[in-house]
Amino acid sequence: MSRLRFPADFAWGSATASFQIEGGVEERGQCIWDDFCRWPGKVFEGDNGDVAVDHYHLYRADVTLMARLGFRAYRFSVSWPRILKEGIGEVNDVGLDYYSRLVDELLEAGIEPYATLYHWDLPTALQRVGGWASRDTASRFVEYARIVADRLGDRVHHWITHNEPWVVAMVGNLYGTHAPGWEDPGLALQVGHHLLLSHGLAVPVIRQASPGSQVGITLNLYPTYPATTSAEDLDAARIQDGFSNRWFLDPVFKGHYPEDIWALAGAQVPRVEQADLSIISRPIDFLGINYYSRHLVASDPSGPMGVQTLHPEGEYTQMDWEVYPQGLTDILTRVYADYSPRAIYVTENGCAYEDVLTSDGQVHDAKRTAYLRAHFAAAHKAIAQGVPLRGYFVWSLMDNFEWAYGYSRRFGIVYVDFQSLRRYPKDSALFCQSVAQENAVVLN
Ligand code: GCO
Repeated sequence: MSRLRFPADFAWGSATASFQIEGGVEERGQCIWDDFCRWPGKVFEGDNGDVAVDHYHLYRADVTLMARLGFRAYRFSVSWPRILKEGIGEVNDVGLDYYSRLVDELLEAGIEPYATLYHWDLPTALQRVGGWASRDTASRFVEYARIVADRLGDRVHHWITHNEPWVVAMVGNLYGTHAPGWEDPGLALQVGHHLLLSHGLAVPVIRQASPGSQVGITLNLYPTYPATTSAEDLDAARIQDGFSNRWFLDPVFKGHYPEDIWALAGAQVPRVEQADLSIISRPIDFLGINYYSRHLVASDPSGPMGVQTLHPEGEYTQMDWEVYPQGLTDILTRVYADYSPRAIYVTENGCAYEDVLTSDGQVHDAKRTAYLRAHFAAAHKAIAQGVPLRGYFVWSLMDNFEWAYGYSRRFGIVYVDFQSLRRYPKDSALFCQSVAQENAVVLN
């Protein structure tokens, strides 16, 4: 048995997102995910976020539960349409008050709040005038960020501008399986650029409204491996890595788009104004990395960009994502070596499995516990190699709305009965409790 100790003051936490947990639809404006849920066939069984798991009304009990589980940090997202129902104009004080109360509740429970400003719920009113395809939305985002940071900035000291701009841009505008549901590569790259621009524009505004705070961005990153060492497969891995990772990492940390992928994009490249990349690459205090799995790729002329993503033998979660803990070590060490972020947080890592609630209210989710134990150990390996990893947020605190999968995928360490809304800590929550309390992971 070995005990892997984490650095002192390592931030163990859980993560959620507004649309996925809050509900309270009657007290906010409409967003693009409300619209997407009503688009027949787009979301599993037409599920929606009207109630979700009603965190909007149950947040006090949820904070108590977090504290009981020994978490000392909580990553949540602010709903733009709950602050500005139409995305601009009159502030919805009820919404701003809700987040202020949530932050106070967290602080009173000894839990550090980490606030994400955008986790995909763009106000419908802004989508109607172009959404992220419009450069104006970057400015609207800054105005929204200012309002939130002005109100919460005295108590929130860790800010994440965006969650996974790659998913927002590509899944929402190239693949069409997320809101707003377009399938246009040029549009996707332009959306990605405006997301990055809004990030860079917001950084100084947040710093000014929340002095002494740490500001960062969260990217979903995939370590990419060639199936063989052939020149063709190595090139396929370079292309996949460029499209999945470097397209966002390079602008934020190096102030330019990756030349190889820019060339590949051809006429689809985004319209970029002269100062944009210097704005986007303004220094930040940390990078959030969401890690779920790896990409194993081979050269295949019939595949997108000549790349085929493989599905190797191995263990998979209910999302059909390969369980590959070594990939977390590899992406952490690679990002630190190539981009030198001042600090890194794992802002999401977790898994969906088919959970069963027993008659006595327990969930024996051994697979999830094993997954988390292995990934915590992988993170520890990166720290041992000098990576400035400062915290780890398990996705997710509780079962919630899993986007196009609706409520059919459970990622929580706390089980939620979606009818009664009762919460039941799973065995994995008790495992996380022991890790957080001991600040160590025990490997059998
Ligand atoms: C993401 C989002 C989360 C998801 C989670 C599981 O990374 O896709 O940040 O909202 O629910 O990752 O897919």
